[in-house]
Amino acid sequence: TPNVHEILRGLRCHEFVAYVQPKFELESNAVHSVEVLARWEHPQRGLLAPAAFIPLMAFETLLLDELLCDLLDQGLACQTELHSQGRTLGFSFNLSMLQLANDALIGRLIGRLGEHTLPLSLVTLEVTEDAPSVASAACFQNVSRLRRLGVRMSLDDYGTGYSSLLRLCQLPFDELKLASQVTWHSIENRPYRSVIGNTVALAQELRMQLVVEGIETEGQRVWLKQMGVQLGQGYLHSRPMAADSFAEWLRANP
Ligand code: G
Ligand code: G
Ligand code: NA
Ligand code: MN
Repeated sequence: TPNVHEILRGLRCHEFVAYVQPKFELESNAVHSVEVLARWEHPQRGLLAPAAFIPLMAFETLLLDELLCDLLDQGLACQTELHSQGRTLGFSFNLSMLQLANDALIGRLIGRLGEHTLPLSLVTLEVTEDAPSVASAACFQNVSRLRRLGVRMSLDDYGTGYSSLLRLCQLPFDELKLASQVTWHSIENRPYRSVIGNTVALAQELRMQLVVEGIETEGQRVWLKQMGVQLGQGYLHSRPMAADSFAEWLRANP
């Protein structure tokens, strides 16, 4: 596996590229918005997914911060380009709860977002919890700063890891992304069914937009739609693809 030196070189050489995966309307299959996902176009090892480098970067959060700023620039450029072609879509970006607590990083993001020409309500930050952490005062203040600018906040991988009900009470989120592990068993299995039903109700009551991840089959799509879920993401609709090729894909798959 790659080491920190290689990652630094990769960042300097702009080998980390934005891939995108649409969020879609379960009813019509129409593209609703787009999530930006990191990929490493490694000169020797080929295309690497986040599992091959995010855990290593997490040891050195500066690396994760550089990645985020790089992907934000690439994603916002893609969003602007699509807008100029008459297709205006929301874009979301991933960061960890630890990054959200970093005032300097959030300041950097806000600086970059300040130069964006589209409304910031078209930008969502998906927060993942990859370690046990408290929702510090810093997190709360940074969420407030971002939301005042119109940026939407999303709680990612909800229902797995450290992504808890308590977090929902502590921080205001605009979107809830239900983890794919729940989706993969939802039809056959009674507890999963209850979890989905109650999550739909919870999101409605807290006025959050629910997105269900990991939809792989037509059966799951139809069943989730019947359960009241409106938005989803997954291989059934589309796999992550290079941001470069997205505009062309979109013309064929509106
Ligand atoms: O793309 P995918 O298939 O394998 O992503 C795996 C995980 O990596 C996802 O849960 C996603 O949240 C995370 N991830 C993808 N891109 C980024 C990123 O730019 N920053 C962070 N912190 N996590 C990311
Ligand atoms: O941010 P997050 O952890 O949720 O990133 C989503 C991850 O899940 C990405 O790595 C993406 O490649 C992957 N993914 C997206 N849709 C599907 C799917 O339908 N099935 C599976 N197995 N993985 C998916
Ligand atoms: Na995510
Ligand atoms: Mn997710």
